[in-house]
Amino acid sequence: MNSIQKNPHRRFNPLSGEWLVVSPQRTQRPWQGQEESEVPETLLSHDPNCYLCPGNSRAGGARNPEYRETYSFINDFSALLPEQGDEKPVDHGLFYAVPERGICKVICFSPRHDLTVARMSSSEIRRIVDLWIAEYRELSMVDFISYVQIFENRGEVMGCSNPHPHGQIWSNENIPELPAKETQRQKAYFDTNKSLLLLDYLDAELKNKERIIYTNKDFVVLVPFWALWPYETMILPRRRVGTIDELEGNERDNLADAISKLTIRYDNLFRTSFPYSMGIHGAPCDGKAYQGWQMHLHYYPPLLRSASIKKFMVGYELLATPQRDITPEQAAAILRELPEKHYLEVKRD
Ligand code: H2U
Ligand code: ZN
Repeated sequence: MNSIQKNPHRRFNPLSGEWLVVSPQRTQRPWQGQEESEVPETLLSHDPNCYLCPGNSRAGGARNPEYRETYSFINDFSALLPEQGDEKPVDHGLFYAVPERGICKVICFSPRHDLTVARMSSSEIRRIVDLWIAEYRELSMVDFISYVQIFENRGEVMGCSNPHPHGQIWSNENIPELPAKETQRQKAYFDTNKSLLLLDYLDAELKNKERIIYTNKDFVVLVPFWALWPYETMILPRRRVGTIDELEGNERDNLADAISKLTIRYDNLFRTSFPYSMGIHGAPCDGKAYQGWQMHLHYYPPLLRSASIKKFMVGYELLATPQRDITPEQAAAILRELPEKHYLEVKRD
């Protein structure tokens, strides 16, 4: 694979069926943009104006309980609603629209306003894993829900509205676009090979090693061969797991450990509270069998070369095909070498 470390090429994403362009030679080009340094934010552990802190009122008027670990509630401004409105489908040739039902939730990861996942202990992150599983179980049992999308938008540049550590869950009637593509691709692979696309991929990555960042007994953190974002990663289970609620006790601890080791490295990369969008993908919950599905986590961070310089998906990428300069192998080597202790903890020693 040596030639693809130097020369422009296309890479294929077998999970989405899409291509991207990689231009390793462009990392030589001069950079004349600004390089701002990080502005550390000092936050209160309880902010009286935060709508997610325990005991506070929310924008929608409800009041949060004095929760001590985690807390979830129905999004006061839900994008999808559980009740069917009186709209009829529109089906006039080129004008096609159908009503969509769903349930949207906000999930608070901690009562502490000033924490982030990267600054939590593995046992605190384990509580988040348990919360995801409890929410997944409840929502996937709702008869009209076909897919449960758990995600976290971290940092203002990702459009996150509040520093309080939290995530969201949107669950709905139809399988959304990206999980639908992954469903179709994994099914096709399973039908042809009688094995799982992501387990075969993981085997090959573990042999090759150049894109692996961290491993524990149950999970592997890697930069996928087809990564679009400069420091994009995936967390993959080593055994067959269709949906997150199939994880057993020790596996949940090891997922928390993998998340901790990854998010600390992310913060250490540019010595900043690293922004990202994280999402958990798994088999749909519409009652059908999905033998080819392997659950996984995607991390899509926007930063490129400092705490403030991000990659934009604009121009050619918005209009033609995504493109990257730094190779996935270079990104993996950089992340792998970073310390597993958070830079703010090191300062304190
Ligand atoms: P983000 O920070 O990822 O945008 O998530 C915050 C969510 O919290 C957002 O979807 C909801 C917003 O609708 N929210 C409430 O449900 N109640 C509030 O009082 C404020 C914000
Ligand atoms: Zn808060």
